[in-house]
Amino acid sequence: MKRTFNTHRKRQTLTLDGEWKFVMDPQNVGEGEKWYIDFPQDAKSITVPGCWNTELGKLNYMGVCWYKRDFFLCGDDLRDLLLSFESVMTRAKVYLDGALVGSHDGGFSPFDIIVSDISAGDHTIVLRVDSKQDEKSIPQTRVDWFNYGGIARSVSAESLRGLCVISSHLIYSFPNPSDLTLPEVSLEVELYNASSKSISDTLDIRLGDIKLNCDTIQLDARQRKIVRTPSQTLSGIKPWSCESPTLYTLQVSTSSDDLIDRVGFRLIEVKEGKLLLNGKTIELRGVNRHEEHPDWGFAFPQGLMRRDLDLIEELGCNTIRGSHYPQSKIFLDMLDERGILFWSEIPIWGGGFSEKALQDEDIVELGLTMHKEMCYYYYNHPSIIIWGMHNEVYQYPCVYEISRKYHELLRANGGNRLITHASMFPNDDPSLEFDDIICINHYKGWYGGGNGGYLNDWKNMIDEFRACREKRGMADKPVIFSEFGAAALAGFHSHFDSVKWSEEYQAQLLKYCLTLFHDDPMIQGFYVWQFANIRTYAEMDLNRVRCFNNKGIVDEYRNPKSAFFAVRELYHKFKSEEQK
Ligand code: ADA
Repeated sequence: MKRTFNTHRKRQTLTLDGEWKFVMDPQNVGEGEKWYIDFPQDAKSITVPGCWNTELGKLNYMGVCWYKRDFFLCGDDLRDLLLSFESVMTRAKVYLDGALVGSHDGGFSPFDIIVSDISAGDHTIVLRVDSKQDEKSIPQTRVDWFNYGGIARSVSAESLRGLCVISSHLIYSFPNPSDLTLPEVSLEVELYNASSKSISDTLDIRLGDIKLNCDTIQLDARQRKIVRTPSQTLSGIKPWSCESPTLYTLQVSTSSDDLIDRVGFRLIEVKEGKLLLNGKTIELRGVNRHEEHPDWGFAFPQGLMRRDLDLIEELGCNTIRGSHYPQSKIFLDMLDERGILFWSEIPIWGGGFSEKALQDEDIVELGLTMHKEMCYYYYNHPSIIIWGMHNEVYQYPCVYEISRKYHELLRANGGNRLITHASMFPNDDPSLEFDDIICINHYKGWYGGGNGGYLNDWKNMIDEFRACREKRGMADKPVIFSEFGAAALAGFHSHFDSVKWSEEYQAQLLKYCLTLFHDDPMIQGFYVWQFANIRTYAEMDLNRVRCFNNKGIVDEYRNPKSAFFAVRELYHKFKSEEQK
């Protein structure tokens, strides 16, 4: 996995990023013709990570493509091989040396495949990648972002020998919430015996320079097992916070393998309608951000991630909603380092789901798997404070049960995080019952309503919901506006500030909304929709001029619109008020 720090000192790892052979398979004949053994000779090259739609002449190709890469494993021994994929959009089949070794569905979450008894020397990996969305996929065909295909994030091949550390999740709590320097901790370590015989070994576990206790472990041949270390109370821990994002290295080693991760200690909670981070109330000042760029698709370069975060920090944001899917782990590393809070969700983009699809058991199960993968791969990131169950799913009767299942899974597997969903019609949305915080998407002043004639609409809508929240006995749940905004064509200006699509209109609407929200004691935060323009589809019945969603406060090349400066001024004003 590509991180901002080294994840192994013992394990032999090989990156498979770089040039791969690539061929499109629009007739879907590759499996029948066994391309995973006889790869087409006329294959071209493509760079991994990358999305083929950003290659000339391939923008609108949604379908099957094949990738092939040869690699060499050093050493002279047999070992098990862990193939690690950070994101393959959207369905993947993986072949090693001509044999199918695994598959995965759901493009935005990582997956790993372990293959036993692999020799040193030359090997060939082939992937069949299918980017089509259909009635069984999450998201469905209709989404308001461009569905790029490809091996969108990094790939690596890691040699496993003896007793190996596959994952480590730090479980912690604060017996005395008023003293965050004394957490009670235990570790859930996922181990794998990469040999054909039983192994006993001791784990060496270090949290910073603190050695955690652990007994001797025994695993049978090729057994995979989660062990939990005994709880112990630490002292002198420095909490992770926005102002002081203290991180600790978590290193788990056996005599033959190791895994290094990073953790932070923080407490997110809701009390009497307020949000508290480490016992202090906090206002969420954020933006929605897709991890997408028109020249790179979802294969978002690290350097551009840093620049996005520099711009987001310049705005005065303390949080980002990762709309609408899990984002690169290296991006989360950067948030951990900068003290920026994060809302993570899977791509259940409700506007595309029919009632039939939502009732489909396969879809519900895939949703559970995607939530489980998100919790598993992102568990240790202190920046993640919110799990989102779904986005704008229409209130069909079946949705309540879906929310109950997702809530149960996230609560059991998600650590110290708040659970919510983005709701368009909160007044009669039964799923609010499962939310720790109530999050509302609303576009008064953009969809429906006349130019500018929205000012009272917002006030009426908020007052109506305030009464409804009281009546439903949810007055202790903080309220966040998770989406609101307007489109603006960069460079289109109007002296009259009520002309839709002008930069002035977008800035005026956001200034109005942010001030209204900030001044309302019920509202504890807001995420502007959205940070940057994103490529989408003209076919959307939602006026996507240029085939972009133009509601970014910067354009797709991160050039600021008037709204960027308006939001920046307000967020810094709100921040200074909070610090008084
Ligand atoms: C919805 C949706 C966003 C985007 C937005 C818009 O709230 O969640 O993904 O489509 O509307 O721009 O209309």
